[in-house]
Amino acid sequence: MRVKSARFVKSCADPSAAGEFAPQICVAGRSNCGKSTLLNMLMGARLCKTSQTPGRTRLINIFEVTADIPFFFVDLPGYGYSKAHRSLSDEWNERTDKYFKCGNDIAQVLCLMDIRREEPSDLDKVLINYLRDLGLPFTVVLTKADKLSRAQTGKAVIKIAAALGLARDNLIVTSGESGAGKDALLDRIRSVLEVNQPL
Ligand SMILES: Nc1nc2c(ncn2[C@@H]2O[C@H](COP(=O)(O)OP(=O)(O)O)[C@@H](O)[C@H]2O)c(=O)[nH]1
Ligand SMILES: [Mg+2]
Repeated sequence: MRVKSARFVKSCADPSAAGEFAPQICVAGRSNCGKSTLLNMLMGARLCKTSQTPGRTRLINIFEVTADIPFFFVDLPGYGYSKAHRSLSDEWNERTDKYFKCGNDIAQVLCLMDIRREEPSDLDKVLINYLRDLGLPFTVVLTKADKLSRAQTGKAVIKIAAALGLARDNLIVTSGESGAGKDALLDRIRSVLEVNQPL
């Protein structure tokens, strides 16, 4: 799929205020795992602020994407930065939990993980199990692949897939720096949007 244009729509503190935007492809992951960088790569524009300082985004940011099938990207707050975020049931998570449960039309959750962390964090695992429990469709997107060699990448993918109990084709390897994985991920988004469309 080719993205024709994209624009920032709004930031919201209240997740139910996102309901009018549909369908949504949302992006979740630890602070600093590369969410903003990946979204900028996919949208072909620097619409998201990237940051050296983890834990900046506390709001839900919504972007409208014009493509073969139009949709909205939803950038969720990152988890795992503050010590207060030890579990997915604390204060950080209230907003995200509400986002997932308040009836948004979520076509896919992209769960981003830094490919260099060969063992997904407990919070990553909690998120995956949480999405499984809710029956929400997700894809694991490994970020920052430019930091690893080809051989290291292959090994990391096998390890992370095994740790999460996923088949290899549920993981997409990307780099916001080099653009690797962009087409594969946009194709995945296209196919989930096709399934999501009313007949
Ligand atoms: N080498 C490399 N660095 C990246 C990549 N994606 C993000 N980064 C860096 O990681 C840091 C956090 O990125 P950001 O997109 O703001 O992460 P977010 O907190 O998940 O939104 C920044 O310093 C980025 O430049 C990538 O694909 N390759
Ligand atoms: Mg960000």
